Amino acid sequence: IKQKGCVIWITGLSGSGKSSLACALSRALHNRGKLSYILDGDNVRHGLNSDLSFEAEDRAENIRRVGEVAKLFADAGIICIASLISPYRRERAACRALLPEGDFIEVFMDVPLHVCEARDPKGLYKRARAGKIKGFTGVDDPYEPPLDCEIVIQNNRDKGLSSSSSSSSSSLCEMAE
Ligand code: GGZ
Repeated sequence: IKQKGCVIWITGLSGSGKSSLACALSRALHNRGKLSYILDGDNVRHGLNSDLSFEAEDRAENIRRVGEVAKLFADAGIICIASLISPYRRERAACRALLPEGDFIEVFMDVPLHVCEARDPKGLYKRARAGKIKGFTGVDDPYEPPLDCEIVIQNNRDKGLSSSSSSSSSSLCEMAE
């Protein structure tokens, strides 16, 4: 196997399309004969990070652990796609610092809150607005958008990523190669 690993880090609000992009990208890489692995916040929180809450300190620890695991995948020659809200600049920078220059590609899903909220695929925004979930990112918890990331994806469509995901994933594939 001749493949160089790297980390593609997808950050953005809940409902911004991180997981859809991660899947599209993983498929596109597979079609090009590249091995990738997705670390998705929502999934990782069921296993490795099941002890963590959504308090600031625990979110920071969630990001830190995913960053360390992503680095292990990259060291093993796998393209690791991390998709989690990762709302804090400082923690994202710390994950970047674990990898050699150029091996951490940060992708910002730049979708306005009102668009994410209108999609609300799991009804979480509705519950957050009703006060049933406290500290929901974008509602009553902060999100710090990247200032200097590699890629910004403006995905303002109402439904999913649709055609923008395939063009985004092919340019990302090229960066990962
Ligand atoms: C944000 C929350 C919260 C709160 C539950 N705030 O869209 P989803 O549902 O499927 O993905 C979100 C997921 C966020 O987990 P992350 O590990 O990506 O977050 S972080 O990087 O901030 O640690 C959302 C759901 O969990 N969820 N409660 N309070 N998202």
